[in-house]
Amino acid sequence: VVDVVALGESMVTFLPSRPGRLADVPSFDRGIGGAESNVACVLAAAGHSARWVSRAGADGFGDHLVEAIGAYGVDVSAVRRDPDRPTGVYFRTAGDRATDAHEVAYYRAGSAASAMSVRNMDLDVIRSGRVLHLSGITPALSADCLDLMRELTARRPGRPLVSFDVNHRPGLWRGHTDGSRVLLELARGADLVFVGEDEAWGLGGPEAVRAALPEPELLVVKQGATGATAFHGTEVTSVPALTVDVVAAVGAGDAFAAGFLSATLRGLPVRERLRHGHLMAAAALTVPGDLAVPPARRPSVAPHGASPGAEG
Ligand code: KDG
Repeated sequence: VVDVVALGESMVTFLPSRPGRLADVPSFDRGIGGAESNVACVLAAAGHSARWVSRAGADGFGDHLVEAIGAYGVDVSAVRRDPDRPTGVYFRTAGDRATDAHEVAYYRAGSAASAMSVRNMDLDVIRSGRVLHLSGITPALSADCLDLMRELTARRPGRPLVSFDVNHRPGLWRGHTDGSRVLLELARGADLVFVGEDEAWGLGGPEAVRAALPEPELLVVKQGATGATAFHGTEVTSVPALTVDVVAAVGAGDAFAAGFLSATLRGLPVRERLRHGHLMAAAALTVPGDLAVPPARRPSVAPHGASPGAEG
């Protein structure tokens, strides 16, 4: 049994070559993004078995996603390629250092992943891990994606531990249903819920979110540079974040979830899970893209000046 299955849309990401308004940035560097595959990549880099399940276009950007995510050690064999729909892409500007205010331009409407549904996805494969990691991005992609999320968060015997990162992306909900209501509904079906403090305020505040979610065993509120707090039954555990020189906050929440899940899979206590979340987040905070370069699994400098062996 694989440790973690992560389901969600991934996109080729274009990171700005310099700060400034989207209108002024002259060129972009290609990276990869996708909250759920980020979690899978960080977990795989930390030595866990992780599978990413999704749909991508049968195009060059889809090839790049599958190859780049696979290079992190993630099993990509269950990713289906769609000849009729493109791979989603998005462009972002550099965040303001103090506020992290940035612009995001998504080109993902009608993407291959937005067509994920209970009919074209293998539910047994999606449920084949010890943990199933989902996020609140998927239900915003289409009505079919929302149905799929409802199916995957339905409580049924023998299902994996369901982890849900609220990931409220207001830009994706614009113009259709009330995202908050749907996100709370799906979170109720999870066992472990991650929510950013700012997102929690959008849903009525951390205490209101806890009150609205009696079912999940654990609710983790991420408080950015301050720390994170886990609500576990009647217990409340807070652990401060590490102090790092932040380059870009993007991907830090995903890395935090991966660190928390890694420690959960190893049966560590809640305090340790939070600490592992912060350690992984710190690595993601210090790079411009979503994912830090994975640490080499073998020493890169071999003894006696021999050439370095294969790293992975
Ligand atoms: O968590 C980082 C993600 O926001 C980014 O990779 C893009 O998945 C993404 C999204 O839909 O916003």
